[in-house]
Amino acid sequence: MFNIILFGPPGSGKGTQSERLISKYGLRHLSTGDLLRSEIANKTPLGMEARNFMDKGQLVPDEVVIAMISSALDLHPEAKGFLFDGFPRTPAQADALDRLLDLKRAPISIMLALEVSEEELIKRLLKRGETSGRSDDTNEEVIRARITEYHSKTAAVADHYRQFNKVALIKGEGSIDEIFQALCREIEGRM
Ligand code: B4P
Repeated sequence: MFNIILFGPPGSGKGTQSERLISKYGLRHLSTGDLLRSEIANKTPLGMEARNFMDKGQLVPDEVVIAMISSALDLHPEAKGFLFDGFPRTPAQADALDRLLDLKRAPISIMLALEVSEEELIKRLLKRGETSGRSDDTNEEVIRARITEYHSKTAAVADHYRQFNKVALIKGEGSIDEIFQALCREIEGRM
């Protein structure tokens, strides 16, 4: 199994690049943002709880997201690898993911960390908000809150994987194609 974490602040291109990577390498895409938005669209109790946090730009509680990923992993025993997009976002989520993957004897192969300046992140997310209908993309204060959550709770997740020499930093500014090529080079160097 080849398991990838695509990491970076909100708006860094995780969702955008995930689409291309899963199709090139035949991986199963697990995006906690997409899973949560689907719970919201289906008006499930989990979705209603998550919405309160997402609308304020806050992270959804760890236990909710970990349970969601655990069931998603069980749904795809045939997968030749997973691409984790937007997960793990806290050290507790990273510990839980390592334990879940230990059971499958299929650890994380690489963490690809996209680096993008704060101004560019805000510009991209406000632009997406014009068309996406995502309530967390239309208000600059909420976008800034998401970036603050990233610095205070998520950035430390990279340290966790750095101790195992699994982190590759990728410049996340430039054309989508150039960034995709840089990601592929790192993946192929570790395959
Ligand atoms: P996510 O759905 O994960 O969304 P995101 O981080 O905001 O965006 P992403 O990084 O995928 O977007 P992309 O850059 O591709 O999270 C939403 C919320 O869900 C979180 O705030 C949180 O509340 C909750 N949540 C999710 N996972 C969680 C977890 N594990 N724990 C707790 N809570 C969780 O795209 C941004 C825009 O940039 C797009 O419009 C794209 O077209 C554009 N773009 C991409 N690449 C570009 C480039 N190279 N140049 C110019 N524009 C580009």
